Amino acid sequence: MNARHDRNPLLMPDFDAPHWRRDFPILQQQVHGKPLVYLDNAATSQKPQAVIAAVAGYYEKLNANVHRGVHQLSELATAAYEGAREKLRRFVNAASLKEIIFVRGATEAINLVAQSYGRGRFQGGDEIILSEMEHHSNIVPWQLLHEQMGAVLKIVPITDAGELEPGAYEKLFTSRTRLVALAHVSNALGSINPVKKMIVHAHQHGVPVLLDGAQAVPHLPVDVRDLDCDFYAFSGHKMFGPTGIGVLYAKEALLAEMPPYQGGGDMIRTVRFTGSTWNELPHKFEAGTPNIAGSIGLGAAVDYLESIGMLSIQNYEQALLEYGTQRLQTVKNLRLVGTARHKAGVLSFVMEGIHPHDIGTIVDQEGVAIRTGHHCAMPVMEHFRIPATARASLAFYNTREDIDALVQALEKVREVFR
Ligand code: 7TS
Repeated sequence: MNARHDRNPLLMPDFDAPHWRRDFPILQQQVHGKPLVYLDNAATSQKPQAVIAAVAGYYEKLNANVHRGVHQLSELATAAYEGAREKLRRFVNAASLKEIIFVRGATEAINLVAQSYGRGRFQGGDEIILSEMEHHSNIVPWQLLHEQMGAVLKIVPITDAGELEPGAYEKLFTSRTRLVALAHVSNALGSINPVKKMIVHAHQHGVPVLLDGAQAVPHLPVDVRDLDCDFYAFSGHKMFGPTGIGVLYAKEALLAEMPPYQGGGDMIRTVRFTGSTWNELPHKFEAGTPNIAGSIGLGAAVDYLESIGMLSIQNYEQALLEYGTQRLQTVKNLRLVGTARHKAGVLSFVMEGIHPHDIGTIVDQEGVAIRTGHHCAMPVMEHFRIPATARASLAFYNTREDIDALVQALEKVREVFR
């Protein structure tokens, strides 16, 4: 984290957000007759022209099924699909292409690990450590496992600042602990968890760690080898790529031992009615025709992000978050929910006496798009004893003017409810 920009929001890093914003056609439009201020990036991010062109270009010039044909289009489509895998490998610094599994998104990645890694290997009473700040997609797959084979969920509580309770994680380890599954960055609070340290601790107990990186990969440099995580799940649509595509990174040694998650074409080597054998990694985990266009689009998103630089993005968003935090604190009767020391660009808040849905509806009339609700993190809401929050979530194309527009719209909210 850049300490200088961390503390003084007036010192914005040298980053030309308006320049990058021009690459996003959707951000050029108006809603309700006002310029669109898009602050719902944690739900999904917008797509640059380069990604849109890559997807369209695939359908215009390359469309064919992959790993099947000897004809030219099929060979070109396969090369583009596998080329995208290499881009993703490089982006998160995985050791091998075998470790990059294309999936539908973070949700499918986590379900894959629960069913393929957990279901056959865990026994009744085996324990999985999660935290109170998980997205439902890193809770419910483990609850399904609880129902299927009696796995027990152990939960690291959070503080009122939205940090993991100090010391609580370490105390949860027992001889039955089999897996840690943890958000790298919380979508509801923005907290960045000290995952590297936590991974070291888990490994000392011989326990593998899955990180839910859905909110980390679009906002900070992620190096899976430096983290030494065992599984890392993320979604393309939150990192300026298409919907319906994401990645499960997993260490090759683990994937080699795991049974297939789904059966079908492409994941097999031989099929006989007496039994089948599996294709090599990563194809063993990619049954059926994959999301070819999505993968190619995601590869283009990676190229685009690399052309900006993840470190620059992180520094800029950090400064913007600091600015947003200070500006929101000037709004009367507004309380931020999630004030961890290490945060990514998420500003969750409540306003006294006003339901978050009313906040969302009124600011929308001003052209400002935010999300309201429980953000698929109901246990977080329960912790703070609130039904919902309003949430502004940042991307590198947002500016201080966007934050100012939000603050101005919130003053409208206050006027309506005066
Ligand atoms: N994990 C985290 C931390 C998330 O924020 C989300 C989606 C997911 C997993 C699931 O990702 P998916 O792409 O598979 O759906 N989070 C949000 C959100 O904050 N608002 O809408 C979706």
